[in-house]
Amino acid sequence: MPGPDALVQMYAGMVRVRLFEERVRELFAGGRIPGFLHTSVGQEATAVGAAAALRGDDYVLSTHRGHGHLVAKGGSLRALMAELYGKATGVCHGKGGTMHIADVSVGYLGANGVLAAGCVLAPGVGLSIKHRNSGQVVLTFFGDGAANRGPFHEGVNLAALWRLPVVFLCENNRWASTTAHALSAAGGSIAARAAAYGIPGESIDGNDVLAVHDAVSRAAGRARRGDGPSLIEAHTIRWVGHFEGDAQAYRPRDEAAEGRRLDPIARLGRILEARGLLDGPHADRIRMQVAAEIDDAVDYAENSPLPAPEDALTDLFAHYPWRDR
Ligand SMILES: Cc1ncc(C[n+]2csc(CCOP(=O)(O)OP(=O)(O)O)c2C)c(N)n1
Repeated sequence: MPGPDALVQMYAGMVRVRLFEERVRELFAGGRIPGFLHTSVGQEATAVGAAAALRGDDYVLSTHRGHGHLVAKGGSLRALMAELYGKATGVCHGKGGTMHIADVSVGYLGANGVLAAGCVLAPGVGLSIKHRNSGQVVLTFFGDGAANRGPFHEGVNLAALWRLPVVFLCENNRWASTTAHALSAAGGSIAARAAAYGIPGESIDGNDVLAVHDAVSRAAGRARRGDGPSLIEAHTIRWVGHFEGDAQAYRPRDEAAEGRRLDPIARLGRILEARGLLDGPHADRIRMQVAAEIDDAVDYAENSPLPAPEDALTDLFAHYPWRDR
């Protein structure tokens, strides 16, 4: 169990992700943010529990629903918001956008529009860690839909075979866009697939930030000791559409309400209150501080320039000595 300060930080971390995503939804609806947007409202516990269990120099690979993962890993709200606006001051200079954010300075190696891409990138990162003997760990997030793609199996197999320091963390929110997990995953359990690769697999309540923190701490500990990868399936609920504007006709009407009843923020709040670590005014102060940070990030993004047309092709390609000679 994390100490009192860490618990309050986890609470504040989830509030930061929630308010950020809610603000982004408003800005998108108001036409301020362009493109196509997936948010993680309701899924804050997986992002924050996982990040809190990792070291600052550990790596994270993310998904198309990745804002919360970066916020939890310590990314700058200003640079993230500016990126969503497509501005030159964005974390990828406005050229990544919501689905291709990366911030190597905090170990966030990238969101990805290709489902399960993180599952095959993670063994590569793990191999680099192993060769450098740096004691780091890489955690890759992916969805239940991604777990039905080949790269999931390829990545888990290789990481298990070479005992790489990888944590595979599936955010099972019951839906791959409009496709129900229950109708598309043979056997039902994603965690159970770990047995086929001879690694630990665990199914946890992904709305419980402490359960996420505990499972990721154990998996990261194993990875750091050289004992190889683990697979965690965190059951969670997205409160909103798959993308902004999704009419959600495929979904039981009461599912979002179920998510709200299981609200990970309120749940940790009750634990903190019972332990005398949080009360109403303190929770209000946290919300106000976070809201002010987000206001500042929005002002920054609004007042930043768009990338210059002549820079259209900069920042797009890695520099390889053999090519740039
Ligand atoms: C290789 C690939 N196939 C299809 C898509 C289109 N697509 C985008 S999101 C999505 C569903 C993803 O579901 P899941 O992995 O459970 O993540 P969630 O959206 O629930 O977070 C699909 C099919 C894609 N981005 N990449």
